Amino acid sequence: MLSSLAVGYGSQRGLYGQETSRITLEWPPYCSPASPLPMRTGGRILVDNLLLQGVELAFCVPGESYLPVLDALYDVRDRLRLIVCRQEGGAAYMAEAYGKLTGRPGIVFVTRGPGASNAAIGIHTAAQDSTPLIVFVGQVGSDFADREAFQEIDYRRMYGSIVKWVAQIERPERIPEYVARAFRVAQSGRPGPVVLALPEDMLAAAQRPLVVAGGSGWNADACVNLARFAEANALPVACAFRNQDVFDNRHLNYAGDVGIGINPKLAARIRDADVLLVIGERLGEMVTGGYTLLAAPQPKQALIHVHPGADELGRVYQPALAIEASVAPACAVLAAMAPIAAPVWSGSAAAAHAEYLAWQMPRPMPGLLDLWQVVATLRERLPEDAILANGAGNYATWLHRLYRYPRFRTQLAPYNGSMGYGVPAAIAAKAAYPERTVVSWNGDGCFLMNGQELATAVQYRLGIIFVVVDNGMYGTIRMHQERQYPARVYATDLVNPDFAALARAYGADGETVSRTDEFAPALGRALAAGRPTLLHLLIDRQAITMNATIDDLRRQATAAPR
Ligand SMILES: Cc1ncc(C[n+]2csc(CCOP(=O)(O)OP(=O)(O)O)c2C)c(N)n1
Ligand SMILES: [Mg+2]
Repeated sequence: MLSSLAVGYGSQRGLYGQETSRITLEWPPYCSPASPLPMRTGGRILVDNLLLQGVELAFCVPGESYLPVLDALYDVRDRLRLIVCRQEGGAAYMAEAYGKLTGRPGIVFVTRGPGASNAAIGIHTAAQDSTPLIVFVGQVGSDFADREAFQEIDYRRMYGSIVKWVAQIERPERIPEYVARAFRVAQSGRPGPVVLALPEDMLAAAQRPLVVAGGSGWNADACVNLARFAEANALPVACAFRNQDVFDNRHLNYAGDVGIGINPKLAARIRDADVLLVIGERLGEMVTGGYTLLAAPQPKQALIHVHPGADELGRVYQPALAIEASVAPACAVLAAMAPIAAPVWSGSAAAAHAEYLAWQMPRPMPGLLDLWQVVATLRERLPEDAILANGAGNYATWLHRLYRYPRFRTQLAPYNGSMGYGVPAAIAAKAAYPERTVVSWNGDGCFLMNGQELATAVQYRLGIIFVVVDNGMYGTIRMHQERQYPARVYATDLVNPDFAALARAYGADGETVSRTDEFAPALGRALAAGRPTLLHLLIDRQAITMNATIDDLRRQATAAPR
């Protein structure tokens, strides 16, 4: 499949009239058993073609969107050297410089979405410098395409003006969905009044309703109004992925967050709900368990979808009731509605909250430093208005699952799963709210994507607490490799600096924390100092996810070969 797309190099003239060779080639990422596409073979064919072209050196930052290619590269590691980099901007620059030096195309592999975005600087450099460069970008599976799935970008449009050619594998198998959407969009394109009165009817007939809140357009009042509405009607409320701060996580109606690593009990509640009131959230891949919690295009649950964008209403899921409205006025109307007297579902909110609390009960973690306890300490010690910023990686799951975001805008986390966000976001937070405590929560991979901005924190005397959870690897990708390509670990190990010493070199304070009991005093010192401080947390490499060790994953993969 892929070989048919590795269609030669562009022969057009470059910006300055020179011959250039630059394409981006994308492929669907997953080898789902249902997929007719032989992905491993695709990866192999691609790598074989690179070898045929004489490629000996390539650069990458790994990503789950192109695991089959990484695995194919593993097999030829003695012939094709792969340099694993710390940020795609650096990787793309390296490939561009290689192209410039040798006159042969530099090769770089980056992941979809955020990886592709980071790489753009190298691609633009190659365009203006007329350097041969081939960028391989992961892409969401074609069965998810055009839903704005997680990390999905239309590369034809994104790179359209700076590359010579962009190609992509297409599978025209979702026509029914497109037709449904076309009808919906055609109808919703015409401006209409906003209707907010009907949910009452829908809720009156419900037995197992659930609210999912998320998206943008929230403010403190909207959050208060949502809480009022939920209390008055005894409704359980879940928050969408990385929008965990729109409903007080300590509230007795809070059911948990709907995202990566969802509480299975909450997932069951969503599946079993008969009415789903979704406020502000667009129902993307991360919030639907990869489009499995709801059926497309017609969900089993009666979907009441409140969203300010007409295009999002019915885009993937046809709602029973589509309400085109901004979040804040919608919540104001919901709060003002007469409550439903003695609803049949009363008790379900408390049950959902109990499941949420049970999901947070500590479990054993290998090694001397226990992140469950670390986040519990943050929960106890941080003031209620503290802001926590993070990027992407398994290290974030401890925070997302265990921290209880108490109020609006205490969470800064990228919905697009972008690495490198935690440091700059924390700097912005502290610059905007100097009086609030700000914690930047990073993995070792994530931190070094934009760790140089520590200098900015020091320059502006921003007393941020930077936490680096160091497992010596791009752990998330390693996890996928262990599951899908056990014992063929590649391009995910990292050799790290002494992060505490690095922080001190920047003029910040730095401490290394290698045991659980060292964390609370170190945090106390950081909170008291009010200076930029980095806490370098050395965790056991085995602790790759909250529920499983590397050995567990390996055992599972060997027991059930794909
Ligand atoms: C800009 C960007 N590049 C690549 C990825 C793919 N990716 C997702 S998580 C991850 C590893 C994160 O490593 P680290 O910060 O050390 O966290 P860990 O998973 O080890 O806890 C990678 C490479 C991404 N999400 N964003
Ligand atoms: Mg890591």
